[in-house]
Amino acid sequence: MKVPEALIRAIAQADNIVLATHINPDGDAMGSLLGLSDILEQMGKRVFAYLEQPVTPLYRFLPGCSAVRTELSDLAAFRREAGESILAISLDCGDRGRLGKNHGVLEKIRPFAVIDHHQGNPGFGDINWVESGRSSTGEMVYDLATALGAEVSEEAAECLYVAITTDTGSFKYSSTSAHTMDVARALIQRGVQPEQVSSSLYDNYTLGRLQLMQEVLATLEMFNRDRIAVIRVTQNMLERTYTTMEDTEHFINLPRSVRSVRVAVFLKEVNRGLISVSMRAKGKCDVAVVAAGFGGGGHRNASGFRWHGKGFAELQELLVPLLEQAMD
Ligand SMILES: [Mn+2]
Repeated sequence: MKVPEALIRAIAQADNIVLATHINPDGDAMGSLLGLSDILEQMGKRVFAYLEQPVTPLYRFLPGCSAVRTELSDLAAFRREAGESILAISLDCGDRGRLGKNHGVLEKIRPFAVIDHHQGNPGFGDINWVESGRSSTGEMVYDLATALGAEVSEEAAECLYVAITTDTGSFKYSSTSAHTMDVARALIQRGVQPEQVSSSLYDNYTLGRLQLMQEVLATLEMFNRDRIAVIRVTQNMLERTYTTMEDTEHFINLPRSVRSVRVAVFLKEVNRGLISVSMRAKGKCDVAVVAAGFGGGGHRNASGFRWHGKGFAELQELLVPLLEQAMD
């Protein structure tokens, strides 16, 4: 668990640093981006924190998120002013494609460094620090700050704490190590209030989302001795509750959490003629095979497909027997 010397040297030598992360950024991506941004600025660096899309409402409580830049023309100007003294760092990104449609523009900045914890990261930078055993990129950014002898402000500490707590499922996943806890401890000592962070992350939904959840759960149907659970959401439900499809994230975990359930299915009406299907399985059941039969894909325990057809009932009649087969 040692920060590469080459990375420390590259940061010391660059006055201007471009930071980037993966598309559809999660808590680790956002927290690492904003946390490292603050740390480098405290060191006197000029920082360009790039995202392809503006920060989603869920993460707008993060300190420093208003400094995120999305314009490529601004990036070009930043590069011109920087001249030779520049470095790019990719955070929490398992491969170059995940940097988004402008990854080519970002990768033209040299040297290009990669800090990540995804298994299978090929190390697509000039300098690569990839440790798949790490809980989060946020944990690595904290170690980088320590290696740099840099100050971690209260704001940066909050960002890194968000990164770690979201990527470990609130310190529940197997990647949570003693070192993860040491870093969390250090961040709390710098002023992070865990209760407040947790509240911003998990007690911060709209009333509409709860009402939508109520409507979606009311559609629950069980099959095959309670081993298959199906829920659905319609465009009408979204309209009634003033919500969007984004609000249905994590809903599938509710039927999946039932002890008897082996496969949870979430049917989403994208529009009148299109249903998006998500499937989450437990144990040996391989739902990727079922998804492939409908032209979809994914992993054995998490996959999906899109269905151009008349309605939920017709789709369910086709799907449930195939899932029963996949379970046996
Ligand atoms: Mn991560």
